[in-house]
Order: sequence, then structure tokens, then C-alpha cells
Amino acid sequence: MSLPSSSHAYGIGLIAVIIGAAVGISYYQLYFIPEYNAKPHLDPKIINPGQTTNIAIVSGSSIEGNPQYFVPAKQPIQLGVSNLVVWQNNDNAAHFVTIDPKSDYKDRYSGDLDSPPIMPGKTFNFLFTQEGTVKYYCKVHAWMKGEVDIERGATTS
Ligand SMILES: [Cu+2]
Repeated sequence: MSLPSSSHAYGIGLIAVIIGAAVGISYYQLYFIPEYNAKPHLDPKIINPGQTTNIAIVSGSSIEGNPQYFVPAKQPIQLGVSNLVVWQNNDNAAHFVTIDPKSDYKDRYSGDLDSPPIMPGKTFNFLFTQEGTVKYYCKVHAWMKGEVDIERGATTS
């Protein structure tokens, strides 16, 4: 007498568990994973800073012993103010801007600092969105080294 009804309840319970699991998996795939992988929410001032910071790749940089390569070689920038950096290649050879592999800086918004070849007369932009010290170099001219020091800007919360 009680067996059929308990078996029926068991069946309903099992269906509820299956539906619950399906809902849970769907939530995980549709909402949790995309949210987890999404770019961080940033202060709009960091995404669109008021100023750009210009770094020149000077003429003769492909020759080791040139007086300068990246100018300024050491560049402070402020988040929300000047964190968009533009490298301008003023040399007659192609150059790269690549983060030093020993650096522990990893920009969650912009990804890796690893430019394509920057041709003569061309520029390369990178938006730094976190505090830190970034040492970089040119991967075809290892003597070309530079540094960007990203500091908290006055306007950043
Ligand atoms: Cu180079």
C-alpha cells in the first residue's frame, strides 16, 4: 500500500534532482563561467585616461651602443590620468615592445604586453590598468630596455 506511493515519491524526487542538476549546470555554463572570465570592471577614467604617455624609440636604436633606445627609458604613469602609453618608432628598423619574462606584471584587462613588429614611423599603444612596475625590451635587440612604473592616480578610487 505504501510501496507504490513511496516509489512514486522517489521518482518525483529523482526527476527533481535531475532538473536541479541541469539548472545548476546551465547556470554555471551560462552565467558563472562568462562572469568569471570577464574583464574586470574598471574605473572609466582608467579605460579612457585624459592623457597619453609618449615614449620614443629613437633613431639608431637597432645599433648596440646607441646613446639611447626608449626615451624616456624609465617612465612613471598614473592610473586614470596617463596610463595609455604610445610608443613611436622614429628609427629606420622595426622594433618590438615585449614585457621582460621575469616580470610578474600581468594586466587582467589588456593582456600581455607583447607588440607586433612596430615598423619605422609607426606606433604601438598599450593601456596599463593596474599598479606595478613593468620592465620591457625589444626582442630582436636585447640591449633595448625600458621601464614603465604605473602608480595610483589622484583621481582613482
Ligand atoms: Cu628593436
